[in-house]
Amino acid sequence: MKSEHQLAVMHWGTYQVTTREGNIAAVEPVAWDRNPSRIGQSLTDSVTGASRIRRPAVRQGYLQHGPASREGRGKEPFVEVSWEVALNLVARELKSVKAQGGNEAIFGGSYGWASAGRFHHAQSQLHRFLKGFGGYTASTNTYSSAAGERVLPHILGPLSPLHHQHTHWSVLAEYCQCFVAIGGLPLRNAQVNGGAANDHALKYWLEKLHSRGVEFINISPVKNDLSAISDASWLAIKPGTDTALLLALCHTLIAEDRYDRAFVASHTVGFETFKSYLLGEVDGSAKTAQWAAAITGLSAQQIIDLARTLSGKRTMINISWSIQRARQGEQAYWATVALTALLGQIGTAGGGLAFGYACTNLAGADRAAFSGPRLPAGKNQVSTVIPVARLADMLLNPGGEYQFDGQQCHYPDIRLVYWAGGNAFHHHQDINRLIDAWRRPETVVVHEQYWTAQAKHADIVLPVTTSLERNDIGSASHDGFMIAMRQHIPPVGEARDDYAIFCQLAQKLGFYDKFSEGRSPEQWLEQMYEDARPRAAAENIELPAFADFWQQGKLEFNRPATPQIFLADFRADPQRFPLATPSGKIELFSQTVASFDYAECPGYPYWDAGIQQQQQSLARQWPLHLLSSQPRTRLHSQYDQGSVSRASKIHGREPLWMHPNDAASRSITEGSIVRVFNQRGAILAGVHLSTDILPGVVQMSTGAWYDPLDPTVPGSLDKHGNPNVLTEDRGSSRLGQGCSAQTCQVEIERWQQPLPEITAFNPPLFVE
Ligand SMILES: Nc1nc2c(c(=O)[nH]1)N[C@H]1C(S)=C(S)[C@@H](COP(=O)(O)OP(=O)(O)OC[C@H]3O[C@@H](n4cnc5c(=O)[nH]c(N)nc54)[C@H](O)[C@@H]3O)O[C@H]1N2
Ligand SMILES: Nc1nc2c(c(=O)[nH]1)N[C@H]1C(S)=C(S)[C@@H](COP(=O)(O)OP(=O)(O)OC[C@H]3O[C@@H](n4cnc5c(=O)[nH]c(N)nc54)[C@H](O)[C@@H]3O)O[C@H]1N2
Ligand SMILES: [Mo]
Repeated sequence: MKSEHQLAVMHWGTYQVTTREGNIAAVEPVAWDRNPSRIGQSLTDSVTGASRIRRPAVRQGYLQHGPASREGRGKEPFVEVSWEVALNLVARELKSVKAQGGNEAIFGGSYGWASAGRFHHAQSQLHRFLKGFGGYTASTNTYSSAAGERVLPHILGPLSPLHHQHTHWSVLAEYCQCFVAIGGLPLRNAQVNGGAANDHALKYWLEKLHSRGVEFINISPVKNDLSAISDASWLAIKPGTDTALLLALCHTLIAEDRYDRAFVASHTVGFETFKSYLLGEVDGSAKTAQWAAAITGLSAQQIIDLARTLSGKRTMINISWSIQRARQGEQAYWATVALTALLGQIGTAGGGLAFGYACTNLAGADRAAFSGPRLPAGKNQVSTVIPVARLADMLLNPGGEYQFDGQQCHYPDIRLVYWAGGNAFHHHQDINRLIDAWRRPETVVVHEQYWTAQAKHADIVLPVTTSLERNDIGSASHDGFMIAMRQHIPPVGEARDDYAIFCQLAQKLGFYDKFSEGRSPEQWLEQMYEDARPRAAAENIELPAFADFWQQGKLEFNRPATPQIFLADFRADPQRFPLATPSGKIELFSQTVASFDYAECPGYPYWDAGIQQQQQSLARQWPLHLLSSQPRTRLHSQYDQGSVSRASKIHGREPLWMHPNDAASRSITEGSIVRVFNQRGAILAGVHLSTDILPGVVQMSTGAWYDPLDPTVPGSLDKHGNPNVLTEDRGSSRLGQGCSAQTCQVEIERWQQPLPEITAFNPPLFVE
């Protein structure tokens, strides 16, 4: 019996995998990981399990009637076909759509996390392929932090580079006195990092800070968002009201003359305009602690005490990404920038601000910035780009106009949707609306490993390998390792690599040489490795010969020689090290944003009272606020079918956390199955009672595979518990157009009927 140990790189960790006769026998953590994630255990039963897509498949109606049958999407059985038949169909449609609608009619945004591995990265492969074919409509920004990505360039600088500049944990351990965590510091989220997470260090560092006496303050509707610190204080804020709290903290600092006048004068612009708004000179309402108390549910004294603590200590204020995945999410980030500017600790060793410690394993890691080899991207000849979360709007409103970060844009007329490496039926809000939108284009092509809801809602489904079935290189910036991802098992069923599929399509479409550059995957790995040498050298990393790396299997890079302090240069000399904002300084008032003339973004951190009024009137019918957070037992929808995720379910349904008071008034008890519903849809969930959640708020994880009771009925009950059936599909604001996944109100009742069987993990019905 053949048995081999090799390394597998996943977004949630690197594992030693043992295989036996094409199956995964054991998955063990690597020795250098301080706090390995359990999620890897799900590989054992999933990779060769029943949910795998084993052959190319075409929806029955599509095979018979082509694009005219689009209403059947998601309702009809599939026909398994040969690769040749499937690829000919894809090539035919691509050619026809291009001829009739031009390349703009192809939507290749294909957002999603796909798998780790620098070469077999599904989106990169798809994008290179579509660029070779003449281009495609793309998407911009992320579901994670679009509102932040759009507002920060105006006021502090682009977010992505800032994420990489965060103060190292080792520095915080030495100098920080108070750590304020807006949205907590959940260990569960730091399990993952895009591309690799070799060493999970958050728990180690939190314990270190704790042992040094750092005060932790968790600002969140959920207490266990900071469960790693047993004695953290908990300010149980109402969801969506953080901006009001932050404004009141600014107001208190000014009213009590506790703000840093010198820092404000030397490092910011627009203070007077912001101050006059805070004092109520603009709208007649001063943003006092009393004012915010009525909005946030905290007491005025708690807010005043907090302002005094912040200004009296070396304070780090961290805002998690979740806070800006909401209506007006931009303002929470802006208000955090303003508050920390007033405190004047930005750029100090233990204080200042941060966006997303603990959101992934990245922020604060004292590891080499070198990101590893890269697939050359190429140029897209179509310039049309939509904000990523406006997917359904685009499909529903071809030609429709919308505002985006100061620009007037229009939606293209999409005829073909091509997805590889993401799951819109996981990530997009208001799934019933998405299903309607998803039936508009003529053709939907999906490359998938597993029979997800997105695959079941496609016309042409092409089975792809997992990273265990191909050779690749695993690395990510600030992860500090490079791993040879050698193939563990042969491809499952007839699965092919995304790259192989695109090579075959490019052949049929006449640009094989351009796309493949004549290289096999292994030749690409070596080429990409060699191309990365200069970037490695720039960071004092000397890469060994490729063959040696491949043989060795693992490189660990030296840690940076000097500890990193976020914005230290700018603090020291704002003239020599200006920010990438129009003024080079922190913009408490932005002339650029003000010039957009958006009532919801007047140009300074702003509280929109209208939204809360709307929510209050909705609350009469939908009294509970549903938070949909990242899952502990999987990555988004990935490996929901695996043993780790399935073990967390309650009677097979996704757990929902609820306060006992909210449960008692509805005759709900621990383990009850409930129907969670609002004007957009209904789902089933299994209840877990906890006093760690604010009454009036319930929490579910994202990622349960959407599982409609009857897919032919619009708005059918989701038997399994995907919260995106309930969330609102609406841009954060005209500025960021990010998703507002956190803004959602629901009612809950006990489910009295027999429990419908979970079918999410079954393949679809196949017919001849
Ligand atoms: N309500 C609510 N919704 C949310 C969020 C929230 O907080 N609340 N969070 C949002 C956020 S931040 C994000 S990032 C998104 C995440 O949304 P996604 O990134 O779309 O979710 P994943 O489940 O990771 O989907 C990846 C898919 O790619 C497939 N895949 C993996 N490897 C490969 C490969 O090599 N090739 C191909 N072709 N396919 C592959 C997997 O099987 C899986 O189905 O969700 C967003 N949605
Ligand atoms: N295990 C695991 N880890 C992950 C992921 C995963 O799928 N699985 N996904 C990764 C991805 S793609 C991303 S973008 C990051 C996202 O990282 P985050 O956006 O930080 O993650 P969330 O879990 O959505 O939110 C964190 C906490 O914010 C709190 N919260 C929600 N709304 C509010 C509010 O209005 N005010 C306050 N103060 N708190 C609020 C919730 O209680 C929640 O537990 O996570 C990453 N980490
Ligand atoms: Mo994300």
